[in-house]
Amino acid sequence: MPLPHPPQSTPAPSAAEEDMLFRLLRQVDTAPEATQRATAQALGISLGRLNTLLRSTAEKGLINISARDGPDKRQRYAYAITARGAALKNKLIDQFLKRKFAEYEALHAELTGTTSGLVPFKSRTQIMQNNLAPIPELYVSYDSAQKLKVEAADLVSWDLTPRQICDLELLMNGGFNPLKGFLSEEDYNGVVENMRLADGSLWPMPINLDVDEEFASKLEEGQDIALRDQEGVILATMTITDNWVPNKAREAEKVFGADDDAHPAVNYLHNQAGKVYLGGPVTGIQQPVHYDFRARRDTPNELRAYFRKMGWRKVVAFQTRNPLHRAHQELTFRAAREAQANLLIHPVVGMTKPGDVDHFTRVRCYEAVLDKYPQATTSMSLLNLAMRMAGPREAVWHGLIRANHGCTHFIVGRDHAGPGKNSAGEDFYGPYDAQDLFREHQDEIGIEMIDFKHMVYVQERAQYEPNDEIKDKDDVTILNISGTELRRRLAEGLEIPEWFSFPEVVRELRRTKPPRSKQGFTVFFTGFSGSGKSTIANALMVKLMEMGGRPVTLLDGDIVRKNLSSELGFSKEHRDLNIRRIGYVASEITKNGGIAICAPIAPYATTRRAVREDVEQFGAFVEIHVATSIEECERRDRKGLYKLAREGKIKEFTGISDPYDVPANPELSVETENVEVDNCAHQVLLKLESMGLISGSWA
Ligand code: PPS
Repeated sequence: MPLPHPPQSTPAPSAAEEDMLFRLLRQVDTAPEATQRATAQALGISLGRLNTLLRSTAEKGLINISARDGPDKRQRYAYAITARGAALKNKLIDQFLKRKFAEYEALHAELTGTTSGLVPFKSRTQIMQNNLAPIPELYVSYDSAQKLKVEAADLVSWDLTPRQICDLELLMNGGFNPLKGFLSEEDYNGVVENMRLADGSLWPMPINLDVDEEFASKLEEGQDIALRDQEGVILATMTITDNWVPNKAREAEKVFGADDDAHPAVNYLHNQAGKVYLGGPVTGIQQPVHYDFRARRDTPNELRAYFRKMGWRKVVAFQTRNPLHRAHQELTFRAAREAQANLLIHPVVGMTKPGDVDHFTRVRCYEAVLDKYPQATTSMSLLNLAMRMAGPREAVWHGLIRANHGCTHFIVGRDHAGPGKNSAGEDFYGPYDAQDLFREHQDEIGIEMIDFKHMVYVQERAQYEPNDEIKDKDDVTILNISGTELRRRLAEGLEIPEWFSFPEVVRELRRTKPPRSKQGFTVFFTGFSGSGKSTIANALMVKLMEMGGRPVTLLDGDIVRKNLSSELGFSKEHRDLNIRRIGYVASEITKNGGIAICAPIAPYATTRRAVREDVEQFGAFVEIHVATSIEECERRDRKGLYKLAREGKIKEFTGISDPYDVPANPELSVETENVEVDNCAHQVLLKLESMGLISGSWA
């Protein structure tokens, strides 16, 4: 529910009053050190009028006035814009521009009898020059930022998640223009239902500050909060206007096409995002800090300035979350040539699909490919976007973001930003749904789509050609390597031909992803207490140590509870925490090339999935269900715990008085009844071998 708005005690300000307020806020923001006389002069008003205006503006909480000691009598007071003042200033910019534009149009008509032919910025149609003009940001001036930062230190603060940091960066730097902050409930509903903000502007993606219920319950309407990065640095303030519990199932259906956890963004929505959404305008204090590839990161205005400087009037943007190979190079080059434009490789380095090649490796690959384009035609800039993999809606969103970055054309491929298969094994979206939705909204997005041609290699002519333009298909040999096939070849250390990729790119990929038999991995046993997890895990550990080559670590349930999680009990919350800790350690071991063997009960499927995602960033995750029935475990009762659980002396006992989600798709399920431990461990080794994780010489 939106928070009620305060009663309106004063009449709405006139246009002239609003203009003056906007000018004053801008002046205080950009020149807080100016004397009163200079400020009055800049605004074209008398000192008396300025004083009245300053007082009323301070009373509204839009600026702060404080006494200042010093010899200069002309500067007895210091002025500073407040977070609220800065947010209002950002809002007034649009109104101010609209009014000035109307005035200009009227004057033009009076003088010439015709309209000017210009179109106001917000609708952003056709006029190419618009892509070069600066766009509004949400940052206050440097001086104001220093002051706001000090004030913000006293505010209630929210520590942003990695995804929220990405969203905030693009909100503040204008990448998400026209958004002025995190969506209000009204805007959110419009976006979810029909891709539109409350004022009718096209916007396909909910951008909300999701928080937990406890934090949300402490907030009041109109309260300012500080937004901090993970080190505690204050990046922005936000004025809370809305605070509500969203219907996440509805959001999943409408925005992502299905309420299915197999979709990474739906999984995030249900299992990671907070239960409550906060909305309200944001005032930018500073950009999130990036230590990597600084020279390659540009705000929308920096890119626009670069295009102006280089005289690039038309720019084709290429969005990617994958390394570039020859087909991409060919296709992007052709797209730029067709549009007679320059090319911007604009890869996402914020958050992409779990399991993607990490951005450090990708950027090194992109840099190698940049040399393959004709000199000075192509540039590369990194975009700190958190992708949602929302296919058609995502394509429209990407288009708006690229238009904000000053690009005039945008390449949309087959299955753009596709999330993979749903839980029934089918694609979430049709392969050309993204292109269709984009085409429908192209004018409003303000960027022209170049639809991706599927490029294939024609061996006889030794060149790439668009598949649909090859007339002599029956007489030539067409070669293609799919993404899955490439991953297989990399994983198994097999040859990757030169016609497919550039040697520099392959070298980089091999450097980060050695063949699977040399990578780290995690074996994750799950099953009831007493099912035999620890026994099989121990046998497996010894066999792997005997083989040598990689360090092996056993994270057994009991060992972990003694060393890592000694303060935890068996509530859902504590079990989840325990498993996430195990997942964290396993992912670090995997990242560093070791083998982690985990053997907790891990009763919850969502938590196991979260651990899988943590580990799969670095190596394979092999889930093994030790499928001993609860009856058999109880019959064995090796620790005597089942008896105590039956007597009610141990509460929340898995399988007796607490749930266990049977794994739906484990890599392997082992039966232990009437089977030797040695045989069970052997089954696991066979599985590891079939996955290429160990070589075949052990048997
Ligand atoms: S969990 O759910 O994954 O966090 O549990 P885990 O850390 O693997 O549990 C380790 C051992 O704790 C003993 N134990 C219990 N198990 C389940 N439920 C309750 N309430 C409980 N209380 C104690 C049990 O012996 C587990 O041992 P294993 O190694 O699985 O036999």
